[in-house]
Amino acid sequence: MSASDCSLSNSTMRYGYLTPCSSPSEQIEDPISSQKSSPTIRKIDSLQYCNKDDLVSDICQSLRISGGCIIKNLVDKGILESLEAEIRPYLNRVEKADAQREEFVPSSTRMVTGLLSKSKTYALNIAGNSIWQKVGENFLTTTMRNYWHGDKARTSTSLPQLSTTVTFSVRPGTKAQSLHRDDDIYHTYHPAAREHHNGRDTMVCLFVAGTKTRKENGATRIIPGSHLWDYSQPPPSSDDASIECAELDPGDAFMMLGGCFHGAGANTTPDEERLVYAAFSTRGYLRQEENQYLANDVEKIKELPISIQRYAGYGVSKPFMGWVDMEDPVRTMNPGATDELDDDFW
Ligand SMILES: O=C(O)CCC(=O)C(=O)O
Ligand SMILES: [Fe+2]
Repeated sequence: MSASDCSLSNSTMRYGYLTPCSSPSEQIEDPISSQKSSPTIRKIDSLQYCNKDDLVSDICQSLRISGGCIIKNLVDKGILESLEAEIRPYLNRVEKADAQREEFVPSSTRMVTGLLSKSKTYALNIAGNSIWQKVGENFLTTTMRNYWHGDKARTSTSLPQLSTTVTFSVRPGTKAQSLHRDDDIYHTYHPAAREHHNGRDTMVCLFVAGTKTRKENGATRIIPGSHLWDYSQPPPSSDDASIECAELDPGDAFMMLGGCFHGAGANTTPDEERLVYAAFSTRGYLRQEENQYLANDVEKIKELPISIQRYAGYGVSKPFMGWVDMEDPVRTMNPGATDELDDDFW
């Protein structure tokens, strides 16, 4: 899917464009109708769509308008059970975090990272989730047209790559995280914009609920529309009426552009853990926040589909980024494979 696929005309974005499997539930809302008032975080039920491209288009449109979108029923319960079985042992071994990261993620939140090689279920169904992949391609694909090498005008497309993998276990008593933008790690800084345009994003974020997520146990707080604010403007105070909470049932997802102000809420419950499986993507030619080459066991990466190996940063971003001995690393990592290998670096 190309970066322009999200630039749909108003008529194709209308409700009539959707092909619901059954009659639309109240949870599906038309993002366009929100344009007149302040944007809000929409809920889109993936079970209402027969056609994945329609679902992706609606998620993208919602993200462009408000910066965030809740997707009901993205991940099956069986997958959640496998994630729990594979990741819980690592969570149980996490010590209290050091004070260094206290200011960003409170130390009562346990984190497990390096998930591509720790949990195959995470790699295939969270990072590799096909809807998430397509949403990422819409916002983070870069095509450079007509750049010159001698007398040849070339065109190259760089696909998105994984930036970070993390499971958060936000435990009772955890204080709220400060409101922040995730894309500041990429020095992204924009003036105020009336509307979103493709090309401005450097990060897209995915949070999948492993447990019921509600305001009381620390659901992500988000300020709809703040991806279009002047980046020099600070976030409002934490009791501001514009702040919304991404409340999710297990298997629901929250997707967000990295330019939206957000932060984990406080877990004020006596006994509820908020468990979140998160993945973050960036452009293929930028640096990965989590160093995937050192964070993972490369032998485990080789067991994944080649498309996920590439997405994890083990492939080449065109033109010419990331080769080893002038070869695409994915070729040397998969000596027997013939499919999906492409020796062209342009
Ligand atoms: O846990 C959450 O809801 C958000 C976490 C977050 O924003 C972050 O770590 O950057
Ligand atoms: Fe964040």
